Parts: sequence; structure tokens; C-alpha cells
Amino acid sequence: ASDLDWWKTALIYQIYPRSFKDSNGDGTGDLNGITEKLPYLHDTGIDAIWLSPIYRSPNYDSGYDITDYRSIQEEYGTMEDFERLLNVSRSLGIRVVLDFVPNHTGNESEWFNRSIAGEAPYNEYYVWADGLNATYDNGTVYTKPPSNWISNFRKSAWEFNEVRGQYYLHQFVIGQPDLNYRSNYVQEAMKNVLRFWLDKGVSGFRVDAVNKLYEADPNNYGGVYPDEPLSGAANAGPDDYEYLSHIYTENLLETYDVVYSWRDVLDEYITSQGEYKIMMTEAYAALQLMIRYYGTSTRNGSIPFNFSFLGDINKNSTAWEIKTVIDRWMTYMPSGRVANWVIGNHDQSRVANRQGVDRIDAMNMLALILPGVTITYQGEEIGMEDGYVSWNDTQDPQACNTDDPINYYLHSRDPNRTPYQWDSTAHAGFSNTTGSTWLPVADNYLTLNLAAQIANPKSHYHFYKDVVTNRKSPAIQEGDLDTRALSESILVVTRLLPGEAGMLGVVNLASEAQTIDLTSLRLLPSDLEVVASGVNCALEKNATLTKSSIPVSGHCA
Ligand code: TEU
Ligand code: CA
Repeated sequence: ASDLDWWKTALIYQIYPRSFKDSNGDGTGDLNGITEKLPYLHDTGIDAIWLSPIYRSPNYDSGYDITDYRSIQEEYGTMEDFERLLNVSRSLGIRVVLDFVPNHTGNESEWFNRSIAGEAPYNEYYVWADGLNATYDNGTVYTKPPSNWISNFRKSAWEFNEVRGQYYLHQFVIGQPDLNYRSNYVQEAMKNVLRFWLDKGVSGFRVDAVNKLYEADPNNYGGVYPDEPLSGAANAGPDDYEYLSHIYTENLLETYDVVYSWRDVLDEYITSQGEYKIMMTEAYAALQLMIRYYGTSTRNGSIPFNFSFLGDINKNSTAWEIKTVIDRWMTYMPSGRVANWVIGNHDQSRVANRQGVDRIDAMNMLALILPGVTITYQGEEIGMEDGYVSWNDTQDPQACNTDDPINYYLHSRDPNRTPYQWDSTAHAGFSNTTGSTWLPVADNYLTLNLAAQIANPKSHYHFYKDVVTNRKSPAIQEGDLDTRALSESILVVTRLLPGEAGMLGVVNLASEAQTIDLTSLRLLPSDLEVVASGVNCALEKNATLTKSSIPVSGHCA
């Protein structure tokens, strides 16, 4: 695809830098490790890499608490290392997309420290508020937070700062103070962060937690931050995020204009760099709210991540249900916009755990043959599984903040962030440290690793790579989409383009082999080609369909 159109069908590989490849033996992944593995990514056929945050950070939230947006995390390397990564990527035809974290900085940032000190204009960079006076039953007066808001990672979203004598808002951990988007200074400062990296030649951004940018404006509520109503969610305690309905802290309408204004910044670079810059926004929200990120009839926006494969499909989903999930997005998406498919990320259980090992190939295939952008989270191409991380080894604040050494794992994102399993050597080839790796390597690495899968033609990796090769066909790049559930267990996806070989993907969710009657589909040109079928083994690849039916293997026993 051309430099202006590449993003419309980009296969983007999400790299979690801490866990991808450690080049200097300190047990933590780094930029030179990524550069070292670029030839592998090129050989796999991906178009771009998205790097989870690589900026300086004390790691209260694994790098999403940023000290300086224009710096490189020391344990990951230097700015020169980054520029080398960019150059090597470019020489291989791989574009680099960065993580842009606009909702909050880290609490070690200079902006925050100047804000604490009350220095203009930083004084208004964050969401500061006075505490409220309250009285205990015994008559003692005390101060309580400005509202009942709860952090995504449990407990009050307000933290008192002694020096400034006020509370600041943090929708995530205490070390992630929320920026104040009602300040024009913040709006401009963040646009300049985008420009800093665009000037270096990055190809766009994944935008973090964008639906948290704005909170209710006290000016509209008699000068106070309004309390959020109880959600009524079962099993949610008063410290849990799910305890409240987030009507004042999520998806406020002001958000969209900011996203559209970032699009304008990115578009400044189309002429100067001759390349379209992608923007993908992360917002877990209702479909109608996500769709608005695309833009309006007069303004362009971003590509909202489509998280429905993560949230709305499980181990028991039928072919009909999966079809519904696909069709829903395609129906709601405004015409002329680009879809996006996500089957995993660093915040969610692995596909192997969420949808089951039998469905790894099916999910990879769907994500790769549907129209639009697709994201592969590192390790999904080999079907990595959630690793075991003990309470003592736990890093994720979402788990630590439960203070519960027994049930913490229900909230932990560490299991899906364990180091990439390259081979069967020590630390799975991720690191040659003599100590320990930042998170333990999953103990199945001796058998589940890339090297073993490269050696096995029936592996997840070879299946993935074959579909990636097929993805480059005109039919998958541009063809029309048709989805059909022939039964509870057979899902058929076709991509047809007049004058080109069509592409057909069949998912068999049953454990036994089945034969499907293609004539019943009534859409088969004689040159339709099978991309892949079956689940996990015995794939019917590249068979030209001159016959009226094809056998579809069941998943591996
Ligand atoms: O996640 C945003 C977000 O909404 C998360 O709370 C998500 O719902 C949760 O992790 C699911 O378990 C983004 C990043 O992807 C995440 O890693 C960060 O922790 C978070 O923002 C704060 O920056
Ligand atoms: Ca916010």
C-alpha cells in the first residue's frame, strides 16, 4: 500500500517493550532488543509496530506514568537507540507507532512538580480541588475528598498533596495525576508532544485511555464535583471501580473535539513527510460512543479500537454470535471509515485463556482477514498463554491495590505480560540475565516457543504467517466482506473483489471434522481461494475451489 493508504489495512504488531527482548542482560526488555528482532517481524510480514510507552517513568504503572514525554526510559536505552530502531524499521519497511498517554503524566514529572508549587501556567495543568469539610458523628470536623470518585485501580481517585494543600485527581494510580484539558496550555503542550515525535518520523500513535480526558466541570454543578451514583453492580465493594456508574468521569462529549484537533496536528505532516499518520484511540465504551471517535461529516478523527472480540466473545461463543459481533461493528461504522480488530493486548488475558487454545488460530485468522486495521499483541502469533505470577512477583497496580494475596490474580494483568517465549534456552531466550527477569517467564516455554513453532509446519506461527501472506491479496486488501454462520459451529468469511481471486476463511468451532456445502453459499466465483479453514490443525490452505464442497477439520484433540 502507498504511503498515504498504508494505514487502511495495516497489520500492527503491539510490542510491550519490557517483555519483548532484553539485549543487555538486566532482565528487562529494551529498544536494542526490539531492533535485534526487527528482521523476525519483517519476515512474519507485519506492516508496523506499536510500542507501549518507552518514556522515562518510575513504573508505578509499567511506564504509563510518564516523567517526561520527550525522553527514553533509561532501562530501555537512549534516544540514539530509538533513532536507530526507527532507521532499521524504515529500511525494512516497518512503520513505528508510539503510545501517546494524554490523560495523565507521572507524579515525578516536572509539570506536576511545578503545578504543586503553584507556578503559572503549570498551576492549572492538573485537576486540583479543595477538600470538603465533613463532621464525624462525635462532632469532630475533618476534611474529605472533593467527590466520591473511584480510581480505575480501586480506592479514591483523589489524593491530598500537603505542599499545595489540595487534592489532585488520578483516574488511575496515585502516581498518575490527571491532566486538566480545560486548560488551553495543556491542550497546546500535548499537541507539541505529538509534534516532537512526528518530527522524528514516527508513523502515528495509539492513544491511551482517551475516554478519561474530561471530568464534569464544577462550574456546571454549583462549584462542586458531583458524586457519581452507585452502579448496583453485584460483588463490587465501596473501594472497587465498578461500585459507581461513571457518568461524570468517562466519555464526556468534550473529548471528541480534542481527538479531532490531534488529527489536525497529524495531518500537518502529510505534505511534509509524504505519509499518512495513523491514530488509534483506546476507549472501553459503548459502541455508539466509540464510533464518534471516527469523526463527523466535517472533521476527521481516529480509528477507535474495536474491543468486541475481547469483551463479547468467549470460549462458548457460537458462530452466530461471532458473526453478530463482526457485523455490528461494520454496520455502525460510518461509511468510508476504517475498521480495526483487536484480539488481545497487554491489559487482557491471552486469547488462549480467554477464548481457549482451540480458538487461537480462528481468532488470528478472523482478525487478519476482516477489512481494515488489525493488531497482533506480541505472542498471539504463537498462541502464548497467561503465565503464573505469584503475589510476591506481582507488579501490576491493578492487582497490588487489591491487597489480597489470594484473589489478586483475578485482577492482575501480569500473566499476559510475561516475557516473549523465543526458544527453549534459559529465560526462553528473552534475556541472558544471571538474575531474574522483571516478570517470570511462563513455565510452558520449553514447548511453547517461537523456535519450536518455526520448526513445526503445523504450528500456530506457520498458520498465522500463511494468513498474513494471504492478507496481502487484493481481495483481502480491498474486497467486499460477507459473513455467514452456516451452523452453530461453522463461520464463513468471504472477501470478494471483481476480477480478483476471492478469499474464503472458514472457522470450525466444533471438535469434529465437518464438510460444508459451498454451493449453499451462492456467492462462489470459480476462482475463490481458501485462505484457511478449520481450527488449529489440518488447514485447507490455498486449495482452489473447483469442487462444490470442502472438508473442514475439527480442532486438534
Ligand atoms: O488502559 C485503560 C483502561 O481503561 C484500563 O483500566 C483497562 O480497562 C484495564 O487495564 C483492563 O484490565 C490504559 C492502558 O492500556 C493500561 O495499561 C494503563 O494501565 C492505563 O491506560 C493507564 O494508563
Ligand atoms: Ca482525565
